[in-house]
Order: sequence, then structure tokens, then C-alpha cells
Amino acid sequence: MKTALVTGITGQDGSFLAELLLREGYRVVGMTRRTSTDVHERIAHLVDDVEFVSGDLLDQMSVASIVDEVAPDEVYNLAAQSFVPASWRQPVLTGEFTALGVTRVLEAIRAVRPSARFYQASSSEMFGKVVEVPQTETTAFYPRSPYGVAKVYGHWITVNYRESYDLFAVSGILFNHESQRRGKEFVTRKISDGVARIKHGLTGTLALGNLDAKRDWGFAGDYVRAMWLMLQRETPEDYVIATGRTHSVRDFVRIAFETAGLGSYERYVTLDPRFVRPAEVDLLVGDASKARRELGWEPEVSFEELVELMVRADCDRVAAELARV
Ligand code: NAP
Ligand code: F7E
Repeated sequence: MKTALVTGITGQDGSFLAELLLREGYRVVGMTRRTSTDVHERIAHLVDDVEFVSGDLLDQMSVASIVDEVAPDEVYNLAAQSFVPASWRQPVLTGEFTALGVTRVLEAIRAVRPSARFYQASSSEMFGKVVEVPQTETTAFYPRSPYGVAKVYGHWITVNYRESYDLFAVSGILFNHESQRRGKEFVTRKISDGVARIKHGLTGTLALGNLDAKRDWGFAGDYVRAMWLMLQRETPEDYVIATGRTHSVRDFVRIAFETAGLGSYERYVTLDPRFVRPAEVDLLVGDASKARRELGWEPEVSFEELVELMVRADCDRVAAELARV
């Protein structure tokens, strides 16, 4: 039985990855931060199957002793401060978690478990103000936020440890991926949750920022499969994971309101400058040909199916909550 250590297991991707690894027969160990309240909502259904260890990416010793005790075959580093707007408000902390945190995990592996295979959760935000369309593994980075800058560091330190110490360390450059488990501050979930609340009469408006930004959105369940496939290869290599299709925030909003039977979004959506960013990433669209060719990876959920599944899940959830009260 293989052992996988997952940082960020309480996040959206951590929950889908843990499900996949359990299905594949792994012993799954999740690193969580100590909190005074329970924040394990996304993995509540897995608590009997996953082992938890307490640690923090800010704390080198905790990471090193966890890697030593768990003796993982594979390490998935998903933990990060992942919300882009928060990275302007807390740039130093974002750098500590999202950039230096990667070095702490790599250092731990190098020192006590060099045979472990390492996956780094890199991001399309590294492409930022894109220098070519579509973006591939060789496209130059031009990050537009402290988050994007921190992810560029995480990417290159992963490449550097692979080349310096011969570790099996890979960087998955994943474009936006969403689900019913996405945090409610990210735009897709903010929209699906807002639509559900409007549908059930809890509010009459949804305040958003830039509706013209374009993203290559996929389904998180499809994307964690790519993470796992990257660590099953013979040689460590980096991959772009994307659908190859791009849509505007406006497209997402329009389909979401239509799916809920609310008609035109224009009746409900207001523009609020508080949600506009100091520097925007206007257009992302990835070319995942290498992953298709070498990993046999294909996304299974389309953009339209994704919007629909998120809106339906939030409408059902809000209806169930209202029924309870
Ligand atoms: P998420 O839902 O925000 O989850 C982030 C996870 O990181 C949570 O489990 C969080 O724990 C943990 N964490 C944060 N700071 C930590 C620290 N100092 N020590 C230990 N754990 C810490 O993010 P996600 O959407 O699942 O994304 C997973 C990873 O992929 C992230 O690295 C993200 O930057 C990257 N990524 C995401 C996307 C996307 O579209 N989703 C695309 C490309 C890359 P708590 O529950 O305790 O807060
Ligand atoms: O914004 C626009 C906003 O916050 C998407 C993270 O997982 O994916 C994510 O980063 C777009 C931006 O995601 C609102 O300006 C308009 O252009 O959902 P988001 P993100 O910034 O693309 C990448 C790949 C990651 O790696 C990150 O960790 O939507 N937008 N109005 C809005 N965005 C938000 N959040 N809220 C709004 O009201």
C-alpha cells in the first residue's frame, strides 16, 4: 500500500484528491493546521479513512518531522494562501505560505525522505499579463499579483530541487478549476451561491467586479486526476492542465442566472469597485496538449456542465437550509 501525504487537504482540491487516492488504495495522511473550531467541512465524509497530522507550512520543524514520521511515497503540496485579492492585503504572509512554504516541504523531503515523489500546485496566475495565447509549459511568466509572484517562486524552486538534488519533483500548472466545494469568495462560487440566494428570496442583488476578465475554467475533480497522473510517470516533468476554452465572468453569470430560471442577470448584478483588482489578469487560456499526449489526461466536465452543477448544488443546499429553519 502506497502512502500519500497531502498538505492543504481541507481545501477544495485536497478533498477531491483525498477521494481519488483512497479509491486508488493509498494510505492517505493529511496535514492540517491546528484551529480552535472545526474547519474540516469539505472532508467531513472522509474523517474515518484519512489520517490527520498537525503541522503548518510556516514551521519547518513540523513539516520535517511529519515527512519523517509518515514516510510518504508521494507528497502533494496543495497548501497555500490561494485567494488572489488577499495577497495584496497580506503580501508577506502570502510569500511565507505560498512561496517559502514550498521550500520548507522540499527541504524536508531532501533531508529525510528523498525517495518521495513531490507535486507542487502551481498556477496559471503565473502567466498573468500573458505574453502568448494559448499558454503552454514554455510560455514566459508575467505574474500580476503577490500571489502570482509567490507561485512563480514555488514553481522555480521545485524545478531547482529536481535539477540540484535529483528529486522526483514536478510542478502542475493548473488553470482555474471549480466545483460545489469552491470557497465562496472565488467568483464562480460567489455567483452560484448568489444565484441560489436570489432564487430563494434571501437577497435581490449580487455585487461583482470586472465581468470582462476571461478564464479557462475546468472541474476540480478532473484536475486532481492530472496531479496523480504526473506522479505516476517514469520521469518528473511539468505540465499545463487546462480545458483550452476561455469564457468571461459575464458568460458564467449569464448561464448561472439562466440555469436557475431567473432570466437576465442584468436585473440583479451590480458592479462594485471594491471587487476590482489593482492589477488584473485579463485573459487566460491553456494548451494542455502535453498532458493529453503524455498523461492521457482529458477534462470530462464542460464549462456549461460546470456552471450548471454548481448552481444546482447551491440551489439545493439553500433550499435544504431553509427547510431546516
Ligand atoms: P483552497 O481551497 O484555498 O485550500 C488551501 C488549503 O491550504 C487549505 O487546506 C488551507 O488550510 C491550507 N493552508 C493554507 N495555509 C496553510 C499553512 N500555512 N499551513 C498549512 N496549510 C495551509 O485552495 P484550492 O483551490 O484547493 O487549491 C489548492 C492549491 O492549488 C493551492 O496551492 C492553490 O494556490 C493552487 N491552485 C488552485 C487553483 C484553483 O483554481 N483552485 C489553480 C491553480 C493552483 P485551512 O483549511 O486551514 O485554511
Ligand atoms: O477571480 C474576476 C476577478 O477570484 C476570477 C485561484 O484559485 O485561480 C484562482 O484565482 C476573475 C478575476 O480566481 C469578482 O477580477 C469579478 O479576473 O475566482 P477568482 P482567480 O483570481 O483567477 C487561479 C488559477 C489560482 O491559482 C488562484 O489560487 O473574476 N471577478 N468579480 C471577481 N473575482 C472575485 N473573487 N470576486 C468578484 O466579485
